[in-house]
Amino acid sequence: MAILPILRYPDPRLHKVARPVQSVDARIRTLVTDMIATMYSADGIGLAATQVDVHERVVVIDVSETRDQPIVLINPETLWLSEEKHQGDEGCLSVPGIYERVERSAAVRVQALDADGVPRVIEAEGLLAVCIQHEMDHLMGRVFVDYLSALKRGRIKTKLLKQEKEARQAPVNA
Ligand code: GNR
Ligand code: NI
Repeated sequence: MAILPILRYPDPRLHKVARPVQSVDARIRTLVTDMIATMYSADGIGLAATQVDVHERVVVIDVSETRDQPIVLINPETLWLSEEKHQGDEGCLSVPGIYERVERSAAVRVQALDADGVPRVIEAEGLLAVCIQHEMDHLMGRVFVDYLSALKRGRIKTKLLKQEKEARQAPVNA
């Protein structure tokens, strides 16, 4: 099991479009195991392969309180998005320390392969629905800050670049 490094905005690789997984083989199962470990290690409720610089359609999610109910979505496709929208604060492991209001469909239905390559249909509302939409955006190269005004996004970019620069000068774990 490996903890994978997470790309940080404004890294241009976050905007790459992921390609479908050809077969759920040993390589993909290892990726899934590592992504789940990375998500738990970073205290996130979801992680898309894009965030660990793998540009294939793989997502892991766990919105449970107990952090022991991982959901794996391979080649997820949206079947339905509710007309009803909800607004909620979102964060992202690739945009650390930033929380902003985003509008999403209140409910979703998606089709995906599970970790064994078995097709499943997942219906979700609430936080799970938000997380599924957030992760599927990553696979399309979209980060939640892309929904904000250019002004806000620019401020976030500047703040994160400054943090990165300071971290390079005074590494936390060196
Ligand atoms: O950990 C995460 N929390 C979160 C909170 C509100 C809306 C979306 C998310 S997803 C995020 C993990 C992450 O960056 N996934 O891509
Ligand atoms: Ni994210």
